[in-house]
Amino acid sequence: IKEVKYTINKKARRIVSMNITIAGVGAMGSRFALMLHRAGHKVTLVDGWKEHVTAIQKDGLQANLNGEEVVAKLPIYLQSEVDPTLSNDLIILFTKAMQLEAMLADIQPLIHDNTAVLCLLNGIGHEEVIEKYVPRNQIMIGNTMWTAGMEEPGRAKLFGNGSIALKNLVADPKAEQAAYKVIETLNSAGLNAQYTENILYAIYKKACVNGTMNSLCTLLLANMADFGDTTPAHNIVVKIVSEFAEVAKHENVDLNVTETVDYIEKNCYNRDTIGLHYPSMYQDLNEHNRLTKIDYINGAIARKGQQYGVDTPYCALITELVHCKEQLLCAK
Ligand code: NAD
Ligand code: AOT
Repeated sequence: IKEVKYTINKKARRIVSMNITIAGVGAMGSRFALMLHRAGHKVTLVDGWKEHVTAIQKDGLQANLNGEEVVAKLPIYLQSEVDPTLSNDLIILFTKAMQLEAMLADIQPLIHDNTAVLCLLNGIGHEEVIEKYVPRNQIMIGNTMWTAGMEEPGRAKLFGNGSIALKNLVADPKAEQAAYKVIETLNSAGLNAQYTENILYAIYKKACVNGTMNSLCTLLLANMADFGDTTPAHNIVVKIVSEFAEVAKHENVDLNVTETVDYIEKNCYNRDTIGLHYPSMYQDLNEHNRLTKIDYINGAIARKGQQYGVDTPYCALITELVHCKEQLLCAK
């Protein structure tokens, strides 16, 4: 196994090395940690899964990265035992939605005046939780089309390409400058990040990807491309995206249904890129017997729909079906 260690590409050499903490080092956190470490940044890991933390302390963070076996010896702390003297230019949050608040509470001592805190979690409205722990002008929100999976504690499986959309939460020149610096850092690692003016639109659009692909693939035991090959796929995706768009209108986001459906069909069903990916919800429930985040995706739309007087029968049914499946499988 090859140790991934400062094999910086030429472009990255011009970038100042950043002190980066990954808060939540599951599948996605592992991807970002390995890629940023490979680009020469000083990466520290924080996680709450004891078995995983112990495995990484013992053997390093391991992954199959596009067919290449890699391992990186990175410092890792249990989130309840973080080192408050760690200096941090950037913290990237990569917990699951339901773990976010506990993680923020635990890493409070790592958030200094100049620490940027980036949230790329799937789902809508995480900033409301983050701003309880982080000054608003230090928060960056966005989403990512990268994918990842966990094979076992200490080991991830990472294939395909992706991109990141992000923006500072507060409209302020200093915050914007900080966001551009974060983008430069992410791009030094080949993470393909872009400053995205209409970030709420991008977040809603990605939520539509998850509100279709994650829940449907979980229920149907399919990867995205196989689901896309079924005859009813198009109609179901249109119906779900339309519900997201109706709710989004009430939050001043004008989501274009045709464009979003097109985006899902072009990206998610492509077998040469990410089509063979089993969404994280599928992995959580069907492979690891874990409870899902359905309440933060289709469930959130069903709840918001009730609040705004918008009918969301597809999202409501899908949420209940996923809960049925969690219960049938005794997921924890
Ligand atoms: P993950 O479940 O792999 O990791 C999240 C956290 O759960 C980590 O702290 C991890 O250590 C812990 N964890 C993982 N398996 C566990 C187990 N068996 N027991 C106890 N704890 C465990 O989640 P992820 O897939 O990395 O997703 C993180 C965020 O990124 C989520 O918001 C997700 O929606 C988003 N996201 C994921 C993908 C993807 O392809 N996986 C793609 C885009 C966005
Ligand atoms: C995904 N998958 O976001 C990523 O698995 O949670 C996930 C996820 C990019 C494009 C399509 C699906």
